[in-house]
Amino acid sequence: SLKACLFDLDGVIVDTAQYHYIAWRETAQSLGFDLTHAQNELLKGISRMESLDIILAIGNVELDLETKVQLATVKNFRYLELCQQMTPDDVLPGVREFMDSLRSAGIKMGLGSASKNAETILKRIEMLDYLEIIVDGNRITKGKPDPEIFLMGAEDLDVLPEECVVFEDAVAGVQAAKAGGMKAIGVGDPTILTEADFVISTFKSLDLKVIQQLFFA
Ligand code: B16
Ligand code: MG
Repeated sequence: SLKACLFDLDGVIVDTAQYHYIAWRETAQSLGFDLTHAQNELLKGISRMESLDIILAIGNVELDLETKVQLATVKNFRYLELCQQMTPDDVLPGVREFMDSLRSAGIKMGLGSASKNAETILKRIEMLDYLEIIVDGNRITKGKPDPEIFLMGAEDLDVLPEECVVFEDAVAGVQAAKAGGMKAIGVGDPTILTEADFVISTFKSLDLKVIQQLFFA
């Protein structure tokens, strides 16, 4: 039976992808090239340093580690500065209501985010209280699509992978959930999230009963 739901942060609970994009685009521009919206899609769910490597490959730029760490640090400062404009109103439609329904049903909730800023952001949007456990970029050694992040979450919540449903907006995140033996619900475009067991465009009309019927009947 369904015992727990694990949520990705960026793109599932709140749309921070727009701020990551602005900050990374400035990094690219400082190096003399542009970063398109489509290229930014490749960075979803991917760690900060891996994202930088992808961006440098796009611009055909090679840098030493020290410079890369410096660029990633500047990007993160800018990202956090942009995040300061977020308020609890920025929680994506239907997320709170859905989490309330899980809470009433006694289903556990945890976070599985590649971000090292996950707690800061959850505090800003006042969503920290919903999540019993947090697995973030500070805890994991292998990023999505490796299942480590979600397996750690299941272990923290003391549930089995097959008792978990993961909500993810990134292809790499859906792959991580599936590799961990969990059900994956994609949040976004079904033509992109083809490996998900089910795809929703928003939490607005998602009923817990639908999940129970789909996967645990
Ligand atoms: P940070 P998620 C991911 O979060 C983002 O999707 C990805 O774009 C970002 O590079 C990564 O976090 C690392 O974030 O620089 O804040 O540590 O989608 O896994 O919640
Ligand atoms: Mg995400």
